[in-house]
Formats: sequence, C-alpha cells, structure tokens
Amino acid sequence: MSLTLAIIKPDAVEGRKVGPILARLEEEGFRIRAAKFLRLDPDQAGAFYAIHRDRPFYEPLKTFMTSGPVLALALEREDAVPRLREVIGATDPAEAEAGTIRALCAENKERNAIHASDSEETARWELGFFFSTRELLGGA
Ligand code: 3AN
Repeated sequence: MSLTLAIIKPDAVEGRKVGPILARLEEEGFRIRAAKFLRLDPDQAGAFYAIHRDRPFYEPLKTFMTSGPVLALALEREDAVPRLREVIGATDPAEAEAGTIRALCAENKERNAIHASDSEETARWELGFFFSTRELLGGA
C-alpha cells in the first residue's frame, strides 16, 4: 500500500463537488488516511507550487488556490500515485479522458477541481507539506 496527496481545489469546494469527488475516490479503492479542510495563505500556496514559480500562470494559480478553502487528503491504495493520476485525468479538462474527475468537474486548466502528486518523491514532499507523520499514521 502507498500514499499520495490530493487537494480538492477551491472551485470544486465552491461548486459543491466535494461529496461526489470523495465518493469517486472511495469507489476507485482509495482509503482516506488523513484530511484537512483549510484555506491556504499566499505564502503557503506559493511554497506548494514553488516548482512553477517561473511559469506565467504562477501568480494567477496562487490567487486561485487562496480564493477559498481546499480539502487536502492523504489517500492510500496500491500504486496510489499513478492510479490517482489516472482517475483525475489530464490537467486540461478538454483533454481529460471521459469519466475522469477533471472531465466531470473541472472548468479549465487552472480551475481544474483537484490536484494529485505526480511522482512518489513529490508525494512524500506534498504529504509532509500538509500532514505530520503522526497524522499520516492514523493518529489524531
Ligand atoms: P497537474 O495538476 O495536472 O499536475 P501541473 O502540476 O502542471 O498540472 O500544474 C499545476 C497546476 O497549475 C494545475 N493543476 C493548474 O491548476 C495550474 N496550471 C497548469 N498549467 C496551467 C496553464 N497553462 N494555465 C493555467 N493554469 C495552469
């Protein structure tokens, strides 16, 4: 079993898609190991997306990710990282395969409903960004 990090983004929270997205994740075999509903501040959003700091969409992405609360999730499943990437679909919902979460819930490539770690290494870093070791082990 392995863990990955998902974030249900402000557009999906605002659009009341949290329930359907969680239901879909559970149907796909993911178990919620930890969850936090929070509003990121600009420094936190900037740090989380630091890898994109030279991209033209960095500032708008920070504005979007701080525009409302998000739900951060530690999700457990066999092959969690690649399986979650499959279930969420491509960054741009216009290119996302039919039936994926982004094909169903995303508006465009910025307001795209959900984030998922893109590698095992990124997943370890992103899980640590939101959760303590104790929280990931199922403690309080
Ligand atoms: P993914 O979320 O599919 O891993 P990344 O890591 O390339 O995609 O991008 C991180 C986030 O940055 C995306 N989820 C999206 O919100 C935003 N983003 C990526 N590319 C663009 C773009 N061309 N225009 C606007 N926002 C973008």
